[in-house]
Amino acid sequence: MKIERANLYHLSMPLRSAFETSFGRIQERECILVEVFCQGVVGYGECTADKSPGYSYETTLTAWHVLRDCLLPAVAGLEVNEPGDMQTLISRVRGHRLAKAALEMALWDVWGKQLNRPLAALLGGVRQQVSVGVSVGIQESPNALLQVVENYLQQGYGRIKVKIKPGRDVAEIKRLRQAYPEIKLQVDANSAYTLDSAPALLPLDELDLLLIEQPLAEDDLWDHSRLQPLFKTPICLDESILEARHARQALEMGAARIINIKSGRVGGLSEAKAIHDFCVQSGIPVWCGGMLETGVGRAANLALASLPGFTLPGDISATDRYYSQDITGERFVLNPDSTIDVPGAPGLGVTIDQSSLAHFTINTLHYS
Ligand code: NPQ
Ligand code: MG
Repeated sequence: MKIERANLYHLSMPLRSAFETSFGRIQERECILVEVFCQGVVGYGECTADKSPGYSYETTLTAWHVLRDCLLPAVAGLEVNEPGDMQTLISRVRGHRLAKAALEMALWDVWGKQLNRPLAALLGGVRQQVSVGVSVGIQESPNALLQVVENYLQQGYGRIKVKIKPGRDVAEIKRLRQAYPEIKLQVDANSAYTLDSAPALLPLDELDLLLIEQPLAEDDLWDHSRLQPLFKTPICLDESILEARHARQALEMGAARIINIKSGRVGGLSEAKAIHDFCVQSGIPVWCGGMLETGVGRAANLALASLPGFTLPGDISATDRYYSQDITGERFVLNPDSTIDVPGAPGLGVTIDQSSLAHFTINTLHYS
């Protein structure tokens, strides 16, 4: 594979409803679509950096800069065998994993199209449908939360994840559990607590949650290792795990019992697979996170989640959970058993709807 030229599209897409987490609230999702041209084959990758550095220090504009000025110049015109091999060409770029992952994803799309095989097969996927859940943002009020959850349950979601932050945690989750004693339920704090404030979450331990996601700071495996023994409920790390080495160290320390895998956060699908493989070997469950992706990133998530170690439902909802209009011709729908079908066409298995792409594009860069 050789990238001859590339285009970057900076997109702004309206969400069907605002999404609020402990780090902020958004109404429009920004992202970058990477389009690469390799000897007659076109591939796409999605960069999940957002307008503001809330979830990650990266933003759409830092990723734009790093793709344009560092990553594309490092790979353009050079031969790469497998998509993951691209990482050696860009190894001198520190961090900026969301930007790197987008470029790697585009190469996986090209590779699959060249070999006429879907991404899931290339990665070692073992199922055609994957179990999914829905991530519910912080709502206006506790009653609003109950209503929103009721609505998603009626749509068929079999697992609910609720965003929490100090002051909007135990009481609301307790009410939710009382209303729905049987549902699969988990929470995500996006680092909103400290070792001093997190013991306020101890009552969650009686609510039969699947996991408590990322309570403490992203750079603090150590304090997570001090927190986990206080809880029966597994702690799951998201922001803290940027590569397989972090997963190993977290498990060795007892900082978590479950790992969330996102290809963006870890710098690409090849590292995501490496973390998966390590966790399978260690007997640790993993699940696929979500970043409010377009159809492009959603297709990649579905392929990744088809690997055997993804035993918990992913944050991979149907397209219409987030978007009325998407940039792919394909829309992903929820099956009655709370699964979504893994794309079966070559590469990512999606096509770009050119008029939607043009509609949402706020800037374009042609790289050659
Ligand atoms: C999480 N995702 O698991 C993330 C957080 C998240 C589906 O809960 C713009 C950019 C919006 C990054 C919303 C879900 C985002 C974002 C949520 C990340 O922690
Ligand atoms: Mg999370």
